Amino acid sequence: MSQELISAITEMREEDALKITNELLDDGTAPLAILDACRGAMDLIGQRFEAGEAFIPELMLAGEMMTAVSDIVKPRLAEESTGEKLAKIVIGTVEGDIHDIAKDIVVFMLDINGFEVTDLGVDVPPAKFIEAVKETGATMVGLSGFLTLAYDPMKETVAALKENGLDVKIMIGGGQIDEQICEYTGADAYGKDAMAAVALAQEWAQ
Ligand code: B12
Repeated sequence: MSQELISAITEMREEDALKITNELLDDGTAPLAILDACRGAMDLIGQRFEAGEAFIPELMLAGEMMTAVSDIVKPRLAEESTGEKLAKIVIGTVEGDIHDIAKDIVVFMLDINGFEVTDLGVDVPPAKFIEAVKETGATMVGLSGFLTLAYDPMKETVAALKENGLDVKIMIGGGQIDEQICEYTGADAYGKDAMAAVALAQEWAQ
């Protein structure tokens, strides 16, 4: 059934994708497993784009489908939500990058797991992160980025936070990011998905 969802997304059959999502939820499939299937579909579309077999409109439509599926899945995830807030975190997609679907999932998962999240949106310059940390008193920062071009803005944001003497833990994530990029940027940790972001935040909140 998850495979059917992947096929519906990669074949750009939006209505089918939404129908299958609802059926999967009704059959008791874990909401996170559904998001994982979507990620698989996004990877396939990304590979086609790279190979010149898909173009920007396909990327956009895939993005819209992913958003629509996560909108259906989110209320189910929220059922497990906790009330009390554990810590404050500022998060955004770094300067020059406008990918936000994945960041929005991370924001949502942090929120329902008890974190007070300030979401700065996309294409966020370092100065805006600094301003938000000062304003909110957040103790953690999350940087999202999907482009190779996002590595340097991430590094600059980490440096700027440190230069301003802000005592925050910084996590990074996004499609192309890995441990090596984490080391390059000077961030404290890399998280591969939204659950990893929650686990890091929980560890840092202790
Ligand atoms: C959808 C999409 C788009 C959409 C974005 C819509 C949106 N609102 O986000 C649109 C069409 C706008 C787009 C535009 C572009 N895109 Co694009 N896009 C994608 C695609 C297909 C999917 C991305 C996605 O949303 N995946 C779904 C998420 C949910 O999956 P996920 O990564 O598993 O998510 C988890 C982690 O990332 C993690 N995470 C994310 N953020 C954070 C933060 C923290 C702190 C932590 C801990 C974890 C974490 O948690 C998430 C949830 O579990 C990718 C291909 C891919 N496989 O990534 C290309 C891709 C990222 N795009 C690419 C490119 C080139 C572009 C463009 C430059 C194209 C162009 N020529 O204009 C522009 C960039 C514009 C810009 N300045 O940013 C390339 C990047 C290549 C590179 N090496 O730089 C990719 C890899 C495609 C490819 N294979 O070539 N894109």
